[in-house]
Amino acid sequence: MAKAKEAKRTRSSVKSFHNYIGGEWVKSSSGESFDNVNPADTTDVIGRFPKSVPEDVDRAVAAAAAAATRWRRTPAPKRAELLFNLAEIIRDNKDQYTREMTREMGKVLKEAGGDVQEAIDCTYYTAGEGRRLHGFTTPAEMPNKFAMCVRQPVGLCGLITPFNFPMAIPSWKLIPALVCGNTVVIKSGEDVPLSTINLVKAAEKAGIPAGVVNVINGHGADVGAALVEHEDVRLISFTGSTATGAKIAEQCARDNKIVSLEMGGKNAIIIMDDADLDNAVEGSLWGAFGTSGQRCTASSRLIVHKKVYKKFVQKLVEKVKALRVGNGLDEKTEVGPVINQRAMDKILSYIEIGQKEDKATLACGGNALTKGEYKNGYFIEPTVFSDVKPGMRVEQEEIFGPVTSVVPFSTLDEAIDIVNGVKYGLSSAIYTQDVNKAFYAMQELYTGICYVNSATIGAEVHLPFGGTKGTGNGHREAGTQVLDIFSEWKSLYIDYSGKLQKAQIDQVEVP
Ligand code: UN1
Repeated sequence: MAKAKEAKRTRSSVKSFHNYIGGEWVKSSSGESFDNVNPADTTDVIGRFPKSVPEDVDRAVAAAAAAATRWRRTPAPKRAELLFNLAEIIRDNKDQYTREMTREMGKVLKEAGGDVQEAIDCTYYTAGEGRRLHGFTTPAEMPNKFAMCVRQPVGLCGLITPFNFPMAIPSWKLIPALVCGNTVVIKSGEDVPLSTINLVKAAEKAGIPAGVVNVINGHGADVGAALVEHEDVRLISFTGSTATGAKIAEQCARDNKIVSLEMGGKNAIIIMDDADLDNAVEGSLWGAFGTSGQRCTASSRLIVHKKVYKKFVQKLVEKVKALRVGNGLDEKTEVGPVINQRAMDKILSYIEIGQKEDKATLACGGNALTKGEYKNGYFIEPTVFSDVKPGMRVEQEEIFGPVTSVVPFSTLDEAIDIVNGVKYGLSSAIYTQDVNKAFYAMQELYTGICYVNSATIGAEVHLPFGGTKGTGNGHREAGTQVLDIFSEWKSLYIDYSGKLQKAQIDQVEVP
């Protein structure tokens, strides 16, 4: 009895959060809520968030539509000024946002700090575009005629974000959408709603007008789908699973919406026989187990030259076994939990597939950690499969957890074929001291990102981010390339000849 009361008291002392619609913090129309829990310790409830329903989406879209004209007409340098304010607010609150992110997402404090830093970098960098947003002028083919090209906003954008980069990825979408003059509705990842709320509270404080940014909390099936289907939404920008991305793409094709997708990866590092092996082991460890392998860019395959294969596996396994798994809030932790039970089940099922179906060698790890300090969290031992062959399921399919596969090879061409032989094409890497091999690999690896002498993770915000093949649908986020998602080109022709001139028909005389 006493225990039940205690539990009730703790529950009711949990802080409630709201949706953000038209500049107001409001409850969901269903009145229902869901708990945001710490994946390292599910008894730690971070907050209660609105379990939104399609009516909430309707309201948010209406608010974004009402704010559109005013925001579009605000000069881009002025819009950018507010975004510079936003960057400063995020920077000033970095420590708080970092701790809260670790608590709701699980990644270790250093990495959560990197995530917030990526949002700061993205915001400063992209706000700078407010004074560029370059178009171009070009000669017209008729005399006394002027031609130029400018960017215009696409309109109302629906942004659907994942759990693994709780502040960086929302910022990759939100900031360019705003600098280009669009209004937005964000559907945040249901496992990490607080980081989006932190970002949007900062945007409110920075002076972004009511209705320009709206946030809906809740689950994909309830509200993500309603946002994708809403007739007033012009663009959907999605980062998440391949299965959900494919459904979104289908719906957007039916409704003729612009859609930008960033989905899975099965990224690989090639380790040549001339590589600095210790550096390659360090890189592999970081690329495979950073963020518990829950990055689209994670190094989930290590393609190792036969001459150094044995030594590499031995060195790697030694380091992997020494990794300290635990609560990300503990400064000593190197690998945090995975995000939730569903993720845990999926990862463990792949570990089983690796052993039973693929018959790869389990070089280390392979178990769920369920006792003592791990008992209330979603922890998995960092796991390495060796003797993996191209085509095995653990080599082909995205696992999105602390699992990597080591594949031996003999020639660089064979290694490149292995890297390219998956349905994804996000990131790749090669460790070599030979400049010819490095350039040849850079040319032949068919991925959106490629590293030399570094792991597959750690993209910087001022370069385009995205992948080939099943990773996306040809768009790139970050860099200036993201502007091509959130703006459309308008070609302008000004005829000052005072008469009708017919392009392609009138023959222009050389004077
Ligand atoms: C992702 O996993 O979807 O390049 C984003 C990196 C990070 C971003 C990853 N800067 O690893």
